[in-house]
Amino acid sequence: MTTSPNITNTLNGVLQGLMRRYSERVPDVKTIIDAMIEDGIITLAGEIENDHIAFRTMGVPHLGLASFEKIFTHYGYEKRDRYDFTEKKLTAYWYSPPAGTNANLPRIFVSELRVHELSAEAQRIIHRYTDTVTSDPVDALDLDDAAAVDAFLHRPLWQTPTLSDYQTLLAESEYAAWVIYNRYYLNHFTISVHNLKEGYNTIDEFVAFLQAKGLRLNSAGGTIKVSPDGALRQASTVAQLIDAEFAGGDVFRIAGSYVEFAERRVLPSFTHLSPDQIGREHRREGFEAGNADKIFESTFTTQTNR
Ligand code: OOG
Ligand code: NI
Repeated sequence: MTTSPNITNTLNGVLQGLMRRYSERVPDVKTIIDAMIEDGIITLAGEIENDHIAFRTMGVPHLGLASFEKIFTHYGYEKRDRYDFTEKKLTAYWYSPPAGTNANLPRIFVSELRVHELSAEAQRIIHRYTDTVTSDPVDALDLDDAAAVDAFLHRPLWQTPTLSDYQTLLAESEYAAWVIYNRYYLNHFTISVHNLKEGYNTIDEFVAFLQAKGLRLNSAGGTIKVSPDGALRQASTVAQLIDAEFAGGDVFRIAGSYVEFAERRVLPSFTHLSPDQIGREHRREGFEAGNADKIFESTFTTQTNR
């Protein structure tokens, strides 16, 4: 499918809005960009290739993947592989950017909590908030209006939770607690490292650079997560804490969003190509459940309280 210039403009507007608010909420974004400029890895933030962005959703009627994905499929994104996280009770899909755009758009990773698999109490808490949503809010949205979509992604879908509901959810599902407060805030953006200059274009080198700059990285399953084929290598920061204001005015520090780093190696059938011939299509695509399972924990208290 080819995408009209108008749709591409709208999509770019939505992505810019997401990145702007996300950068404000996650000071590590600026810290990392400034460090990259300082070390001469890039001269401008705009040179960074965004491998993918990620969102989290509640799997309840009118919301979840089925609702959320309509935003990006409208802009020409295509639904790709499914991933299952049994222990965390999550389902995820990734979406590839519209073909025919040369803008180097990010992939999108969207996950959904299988709410019906939680305890009766956790389900009751979640539904206390989400039941106020009685029709799919994306259907009511003008997806060709970037400002409207931007406002939607940053507007509360349900009432601000109480601290006690948040804490009850946290004890059973860290993911549920994250979504009940943070909703559709961008969960992370991802710096592609393989196209950076030599000395920084492998995940091992980039992680060493981040550690030297004092960034705190997610250690779940080891700092660098490697797919079984060895070709998708990922790392992430530990989510930054935000002072969240709960219903009734309680303020409590909770996990916000984080930054991820990805190296996609050239596939074996393309290793004969010279570096200037290598494009996205020659590198490892998609995601890896084993890596993702540990990356989710970037917002978990097992990492943020470490
Ligand atoms: C997503 C975790 C998975 C990846 O690249 O595999 C992930 C999340 O934390 O919501 O980002
Ligand atoms: Ni990711």
